[in-house]
Amino acid sequence: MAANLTPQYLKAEEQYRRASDPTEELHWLEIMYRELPKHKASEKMQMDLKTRLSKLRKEIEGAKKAPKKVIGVNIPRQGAGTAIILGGSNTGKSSLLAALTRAQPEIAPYPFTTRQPQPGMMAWEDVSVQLIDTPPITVDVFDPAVGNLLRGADVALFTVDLANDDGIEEFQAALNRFAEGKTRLGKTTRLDEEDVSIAFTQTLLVANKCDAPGAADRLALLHEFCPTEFTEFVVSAEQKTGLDELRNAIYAALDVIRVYSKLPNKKEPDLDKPYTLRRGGTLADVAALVHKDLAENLSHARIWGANINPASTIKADYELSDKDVVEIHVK
Ligand SMILES: Nc1nc2c(ncn2[C@@H]2O[C@H](COP(=O)(O)OP(=O)(O)OP(=O)(O)O)[C@@H](O)[C@H]2O)c(=O)[nH]1
Ligand SMILES: [Mg+2]
Repeated sequence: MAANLTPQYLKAEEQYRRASDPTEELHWLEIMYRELPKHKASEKMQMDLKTRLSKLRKEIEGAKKAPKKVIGVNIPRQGAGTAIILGGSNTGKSSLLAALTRAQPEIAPYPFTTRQPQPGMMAWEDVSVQLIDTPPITVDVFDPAVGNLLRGADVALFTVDLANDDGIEEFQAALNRFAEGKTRLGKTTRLDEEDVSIAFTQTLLVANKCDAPGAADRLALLHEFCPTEFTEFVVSAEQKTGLDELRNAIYAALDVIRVYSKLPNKKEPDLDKPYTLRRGGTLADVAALVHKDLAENLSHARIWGANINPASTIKADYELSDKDVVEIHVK
């Protein structure tokens, strides 16, 4: 992959990864191509993007002739980021949603309880993260809506059932469903180096029901027969054990920072309402989150934060840190 990718490129790549239809994909891919530094080291990448661009254009042309297929549900993004809960049936996905948020999904001791994806908001310090519970994935069943939701998510929580002797096999079967599609599970979020149409979403392994008799033995078998590269969390959604570590890891996986804004005529910042932006985000990014007009008319800001002298003046391209307070001034 080419070095020194610009922030504009990286932003476009993130949107491309999340794109929910080919037209949107094409839009961001064109920006990626435009923003890609054109030098020797990026030649392969340039070629890959070009190939993908022409394929996508053909796909879109073809689709115009065919009737439109609507796939599943659209859950608008909310909060600092989105984590999708995946896994086989009865692994405790809905129980996990219930344990981490205020949502009240149906929970039952038999398979195929959840039929529709359902969101909930998980509190983390002063921000919240969207979690989405999904219908189960098995050898026979895989709702394409789940694949689409994964595409839009920042992180996946892949559940395995430690109370069930078939848990490992079912886990493997569910996992296999993602081995060949365009949206795959990975240790990190990235595009495939060989084929830019394939996107990996960072995945955390959630081994649930650790309270059940025999759970430790099944966990050992899981490690032996079904090792993954994912970071593992051993939890009990029912007994609420191991959930703090998981909560922290979900937030950390979003790789965002919080920034507070202060009005020029006020002494104190609005601490109730942090803006969250991807690590590496700038003053211009925060201004855009506060208001579209503010971004267009941005002059400078004064800043208070751990990494800079209090009340320093910063420009649009200044890279912010977690918990910075900015007082934005317009032209
Ligand atoms: N012992 C134990 N049981 C649990 C735990 N979490 C969930 N369960 C039980 O496992 C069963 C399935 O839980 P659900 O949360 O409905 O599982 P699910 O993955 O959403 O199931 P589907 O929607 O059918 O795919 C229920 O009987 C839960 O009470 C846990 O941590 N420990
Ligand atoms: Mg469920």
